[in-house]
Amino acid sequence: MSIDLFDTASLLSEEELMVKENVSRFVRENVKPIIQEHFEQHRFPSDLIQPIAELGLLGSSIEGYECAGMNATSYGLICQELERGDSGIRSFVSVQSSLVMYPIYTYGSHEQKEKWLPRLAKAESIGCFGLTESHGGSDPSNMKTHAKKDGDDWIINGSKMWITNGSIADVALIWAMTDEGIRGFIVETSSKGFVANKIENKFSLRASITSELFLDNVRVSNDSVLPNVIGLKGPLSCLTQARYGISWGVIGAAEDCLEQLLEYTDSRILFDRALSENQSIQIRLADMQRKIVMASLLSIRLGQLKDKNQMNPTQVSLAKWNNVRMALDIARDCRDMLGGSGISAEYVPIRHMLNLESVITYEGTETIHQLTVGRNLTGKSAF
Ligand code: TGC
Ligand code: FAD
Repeated sequence: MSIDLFDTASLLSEEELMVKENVSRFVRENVKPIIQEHFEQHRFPSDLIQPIAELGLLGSSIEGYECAGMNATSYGLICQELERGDSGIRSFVSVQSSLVMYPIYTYGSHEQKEKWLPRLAKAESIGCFGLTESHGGSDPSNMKTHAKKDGDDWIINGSKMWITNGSIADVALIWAMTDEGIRGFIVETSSKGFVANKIENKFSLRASITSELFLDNVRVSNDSVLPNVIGLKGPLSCLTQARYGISWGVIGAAEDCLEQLLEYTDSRILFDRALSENQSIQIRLADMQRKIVMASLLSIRLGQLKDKNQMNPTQVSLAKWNNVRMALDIARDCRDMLGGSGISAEYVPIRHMLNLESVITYEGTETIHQLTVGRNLTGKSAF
């Protein structure tokens, strides 16, 4: 029985369905068979980077610069299928596309776009996004990393915490305070004074690289600063893109959990009947379908608004909050219904559940999104 009770697939164009099917096949053939081992070994599957680039999944929404120029719904579907495999793979693509290529495309100079976008699309260069600092990621306006003008150059000092792709990045988009306000810098990670240390021993997103960045008198030329944005709006607008993708992505993780649970509860015999014959189990499974259907409809609507240039950040906050909460609750409940097997890496829910503990925290915690929606509703900021 399909989870897609409202036939949301029929709302997609032929091109969107083709994107979904292609990425779904890629995940089935290349991610599913290896991901459990990589998660257990705390290893990012870097062999997947090139095939992901060849499928056109990096900067997929960008027109030109050797990018695929797909619409917003297609980007959402890409995230959904990748996260069905693992949130870490979706994270890799989110960061490269929404947090590195998007700001260069939107705020970069002609030369910056020509230099960086084609190579980022082909994964000849890997990027990371440095906004969060150790003293409080929810409040990036209080950043300590700063850049000072020195002749035609800038000197950057500071540190960034919890940076996805940090230790494999060739280029870091660093947000730093200047005399004019917050500005974005394209920093080559081979620059003198730049150090990235991998964060070990995570219990979540183990198949993704997370790092701490240190910038000690890093000198960059004036060509490295994004010329067309000053202020917090720059990084926050990138987060809007990535949060949009996450709202779609987590539906894939939730569906993956429910699909495995449907098989399990059908074959598990307890008290002389299949587990799925119990009312309380059916109610829990039905509740999962209800939540997934609602999240899917929300994301499809959000995609339509984004494609019409009508999406606003409050809508994205509500969708990220709703859909990540939905996926995390489903993963936790699926883990419970698997009994002891639920703690085994042989089954997907515990891996998705552990990953989703990061997803609910990064790109704005659940509280931050609730307060954003509350602020919009009441007109009063509670931050
Ligand atoms: P405020 O000072 O009011 O606004 C500053 C300016 O920004 C504009 N703006 C936005 N623009 C686009 N998109 C958004 N989401 C925007 N939010 C605000 C705003 O209009 C204003 O523009 P202007 O022209 O008037 O100057 O700032 P605020 O009060 O709205 O922000 C407060 C708060 C708490 C919402 C914000 O600081 C916030 O979102 N904090 C959470 C930080 C966060 O999410 N960090 C994520 C780091 S990156 C990450 O986690 C990557 S994980 C990647 C992965 O592996 O997938
Ligand atoms: P804090 O901001 O210290 O929050 C702690 C708690 O306080 C949270 O529960 C929060 O909801 C709550 N809180 C905060 N403010 C309020 C308030 N006003 N009222 C009530 N409660 C409040 N960042 C990047 O820049 N780039 C990346 O690539 C990146 N990748 C990441 C990858 C992983 C695996 C993780 C875990 C994080 C990543 N982050 C990245 C950082 C992430 O965005 C931050 O962790 C997140 O924004 C929260 O910041 P924090 O961890 O400092 O928590």
